[in-house]
Amino acid sequence: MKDALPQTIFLQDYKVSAFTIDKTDLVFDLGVEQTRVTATLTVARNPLSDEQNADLVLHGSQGLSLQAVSVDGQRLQEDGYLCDEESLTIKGLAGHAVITTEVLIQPQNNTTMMGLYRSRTMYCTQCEAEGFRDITYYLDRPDVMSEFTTKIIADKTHYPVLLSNGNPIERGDLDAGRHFVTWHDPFAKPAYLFALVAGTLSCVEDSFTTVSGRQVALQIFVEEKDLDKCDHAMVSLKHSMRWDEQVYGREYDLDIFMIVAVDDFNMGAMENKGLNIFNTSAVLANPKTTTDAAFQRVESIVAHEYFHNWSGNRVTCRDWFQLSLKEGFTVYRDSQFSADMNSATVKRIEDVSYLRTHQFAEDGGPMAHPVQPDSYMEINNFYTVTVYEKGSEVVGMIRTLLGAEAFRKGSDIYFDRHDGQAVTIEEFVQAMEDASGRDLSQFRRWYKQSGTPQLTVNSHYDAAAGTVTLDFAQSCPATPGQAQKQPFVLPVRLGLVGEQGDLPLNAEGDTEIVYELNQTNQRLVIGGIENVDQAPVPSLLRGFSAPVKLHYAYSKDQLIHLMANDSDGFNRWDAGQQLSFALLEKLTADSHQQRPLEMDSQLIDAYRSLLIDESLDPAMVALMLQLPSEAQLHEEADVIYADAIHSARLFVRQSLASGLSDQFLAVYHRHNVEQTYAPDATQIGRRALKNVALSYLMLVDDLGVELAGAQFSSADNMTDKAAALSCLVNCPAAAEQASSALQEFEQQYRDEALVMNLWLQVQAANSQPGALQRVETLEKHAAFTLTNPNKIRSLIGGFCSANLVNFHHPDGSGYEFLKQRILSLHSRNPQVAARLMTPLTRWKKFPEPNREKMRDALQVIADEPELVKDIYEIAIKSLQ
Ligand code: B3K
Ligand code: ZN
Repeated sequence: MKDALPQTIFLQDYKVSAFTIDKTDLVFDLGVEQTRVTATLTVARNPLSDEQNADLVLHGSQGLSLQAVSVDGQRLQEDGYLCDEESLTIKGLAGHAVITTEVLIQPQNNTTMMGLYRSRTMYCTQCEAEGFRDITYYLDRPDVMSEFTTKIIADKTHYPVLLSNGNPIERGDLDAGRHFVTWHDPFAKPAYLFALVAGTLSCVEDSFTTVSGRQVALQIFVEEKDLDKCDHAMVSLKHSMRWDEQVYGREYDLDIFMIVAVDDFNMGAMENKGLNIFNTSAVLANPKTTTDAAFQRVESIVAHEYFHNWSGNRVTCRDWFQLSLKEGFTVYRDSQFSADMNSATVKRIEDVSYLRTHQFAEDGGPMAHPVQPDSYMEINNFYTVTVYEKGSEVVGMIRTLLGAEAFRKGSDIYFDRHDGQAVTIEEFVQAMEDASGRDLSQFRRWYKQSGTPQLTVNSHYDAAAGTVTLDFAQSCPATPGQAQKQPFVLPVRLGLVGEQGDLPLNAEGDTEIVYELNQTNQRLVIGGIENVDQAPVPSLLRGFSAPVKLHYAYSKDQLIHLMANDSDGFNRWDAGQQLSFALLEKLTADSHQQRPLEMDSQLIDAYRSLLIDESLDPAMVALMLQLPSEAQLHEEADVIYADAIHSARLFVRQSLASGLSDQFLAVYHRHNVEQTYAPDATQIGRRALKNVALSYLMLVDDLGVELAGAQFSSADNMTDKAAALSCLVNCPAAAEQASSALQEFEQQYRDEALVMNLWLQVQAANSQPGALQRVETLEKHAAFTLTNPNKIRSLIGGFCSANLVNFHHPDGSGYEFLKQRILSLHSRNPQVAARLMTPLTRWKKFPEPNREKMRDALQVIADEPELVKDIYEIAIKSLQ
């Protein structure tokens, strides 16, 4: 560890800033060796602070080389201020002062991708959460909001495009081939929303007329070679702008909205005011190079960042413990948007699968934390599935409890009341209470208690009385720092499915109700269930109305009945998942005990019905045909036998494939889309189904290999091409075809970085033996570099999270590999290295020898001298 142990920051220690910064004037002089940043801050004592004599302590960091400080134009001597690695302290200020600092920084040597850095030939920034302090000394906290003016000076030939937040107000040429542009952002904002870009960029332009008739210029800046990949993002942006007006009544506020695509970026994108910076993977899309999944990802990330303009920028967070205020709400908003643009049920299934796989695993592990954490060492470690996705579920539950109308009223109150402010989650909940008149006191536990609640339900049908009694019991396992939990408010959307479908549940004839649980044990009696021969099947938690683990002892027949008859699409899918999950659990145990594996013919029959029913939505069938992933089976298992899980799942896939090969083939041909490619829900659904069928056909005989080979050669879009490639690569009988397909693919796309990432990813996920060696060979390939986060995620991340059977090889080679990569990366790029830690943190769920080897790897990492705090925090907490 570095000199001192990292400090833990506590929510309860929050204090308002002793100073405000009303205006921030920045001058960036971008140079080859040095960049000079001059910051002029108009500061004042904060009347809300109870420390009216406090020193001004500006945040800074090691990379700042301070050249000069002045107060009200008077240069300070060195004894007039105190400067260390983390701060600049100025004593004895009056009520108001103008502070000017001048620092030199070296963005060209900045590998962390925080603050100002270079990506390929351009300069760009990433300031959230605390990157602004790597640029200049500042009050780098979200509750200090300031009006920014930014002048950028750079060489005109290499950096013709100079961008920052807001509107350009002045530009001109300077001597020595240099030029400048000055930007002014009229909206006060925290420093984390600051952005600067300089480079040779081409631009795709469009415009949008807002609901009140204002014209907004829309610009997407990319490298010239990528100009043909911007249309989808532009269309998505315009859809998002309209949608936010219509659904949330939120209008865009500046005259320009810019997106810039950069290759080297730690995450998907960043919502800087008026100047969103995007990872190329989250903005570029073209049918020839981009899969359907990536098209949809672009749409949802463009929307997410755009929606932040209100939920995050206009109303921002008081401190980083409130992160879910903007992230949970914005994820909720972008998922509603995607549901409206595509298929709502498909979107819900995808979101819930993701939540169950990743968030439930986080909740069950050493890094479990509430949606509103109460402490952290490194805030970047808290951009988590809990804060984002569980946070979104919590917002969704509020909407379910309040109803759509009161929820919208609540969001209007929230935005209007807090426009221009930095607020807390409490203010959001309060606005929802004010709009609805509901008391959400108990509901607030969702923000404070970590862990995934368990909900057990028993039912009893009394034919004579015509009643169905549902007994609910909720509990929540202990999580780090939280041994005991109080009962949650759980909105349970439910119905009863009779032989012909949904039954009326009340005198009004409703076939679905939201039943609210708020006690540990609660009973619901539904009457009037008459003239029903068989006990109706409860359809519980429709649409996954609360993020819990549901336990109900369904029989196989009941699940099959729900699969075919439940009016709720999500629960039809979920019934199928439960059916296959039960079988997989049993077969995993059999495989682990080396007992013979036996297929369940009822599952084959259920799948057959799906395959032959042409009236079903192909997208839904595609989802229903997919077994729970290995990652999800890992999450659900008490003890993870990775090999047995892999074998059991493969066995079921093989049995389904051989039992239903004719049906898979028919489906494959039926859904071979011939129209011109469009990334719309209908076509995406058909391609998904066709490619799922192909993946099963690969397990039957040579037919699959032939089909995949032909599809690979003739595909006119990347979805089909990549699916065929992945099928070939994973097929033991297609080694030759796979190797020539990989070569051909490489030849064709060697200049397309994003496509080559897919090429790396497909190979990283190849579950056949020898995976680690293949990955290590690929690390030497020109398409890979340890300096680009997308490549690390594709190859190293792909291997460790999408190739579980090989990563968890009992010889520990996967852990050794990951440990070394984390250690090579940690000081270069702490955030990317920290993300790679996740698989190791789950060590307690593995049997020996894996368990000890994972723990040892963590220990070696924890013992590393000079460890960055991002990694230290995860290693230490995981070892506890
Ligand atoms: N707000 C950014 C995430 C920043 C992550 C900093 N470690 C992107 C987003 O959620 O929209
Ligand atoms: Zn976000």
